[in-house]
Amino acid sequence: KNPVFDWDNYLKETSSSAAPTYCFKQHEVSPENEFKPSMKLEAVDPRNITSMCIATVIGVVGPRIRLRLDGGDDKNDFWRLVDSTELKPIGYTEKKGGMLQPPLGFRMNGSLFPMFLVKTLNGAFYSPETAFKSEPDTPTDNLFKVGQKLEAVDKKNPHLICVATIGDVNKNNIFVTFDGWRGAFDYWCSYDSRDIFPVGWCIKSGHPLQPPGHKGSRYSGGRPNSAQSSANMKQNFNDSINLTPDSASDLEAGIQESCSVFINHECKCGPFMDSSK
Ligand code: MLY
Repeated sequence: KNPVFDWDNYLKETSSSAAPTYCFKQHEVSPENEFKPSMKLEAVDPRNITSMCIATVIGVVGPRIRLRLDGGDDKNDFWRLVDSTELKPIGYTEKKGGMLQPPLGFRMNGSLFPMFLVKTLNGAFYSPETAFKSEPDTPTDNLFKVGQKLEAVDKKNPHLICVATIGDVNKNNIFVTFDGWRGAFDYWCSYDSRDIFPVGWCIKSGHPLQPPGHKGSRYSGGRPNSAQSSANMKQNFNDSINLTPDSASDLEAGIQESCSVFINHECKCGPFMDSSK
């Protein structure tokens, strides 16, 4: 039912090579995951990265944990590696003389936060210090090459790690493209991102790997050239909101029908819009 993805065969079939492990900011051997669901810890709020918040472990998959911020909602869960610097044991912020913050979208009045903190931590299951693993070294340079294969987090579905290709390289950044998904999920990130892994990482770490999609890749790796890009942008948009070509053109017609531009003739609008200029 869940066959192991055959990278060797895929690399042959696509006559491509894997990005070497030294390109990645990842440990050679993934650290052990000692977190358990319901454990609490301190975590950087992903939507407000200057805030340290209390988080609860909601799930554990390979060396990653799914987290939910205490006092927030259940629609903004996020995933972190156990060796992420964004995770700290309970007590860390206070020891450093800092203050824990309510998460963005705290569901109570802000004035109730101190009391909320006491309550949420009272009798809670604290993550042990040993569960927090040291961060891997950062490679000194961006050594990725266009066309190399890797495994990468799908940022729109961050529980998934998928078969991917380096589509472009620019200074310290790389363009991650997802094989068989026509570009809708592709993104730029820094070469030292924690969301990218060498070929074989998932199987070694006990994490599932999503095989390539089936959407005949219009451009498998690489950026679309300018002639292709408008068609691709439309396709990507359709993919990202799950539209078929038919429903897409219905939607487009609907949008055009319901779009009007209102001009307020009393306004000063500048020389480009002003018909008297
Ligand atoms: N429900 C989504 C999942 C897409 C995942 C794409 N990743 C693997 C690049 C869909 O089927 O559109």
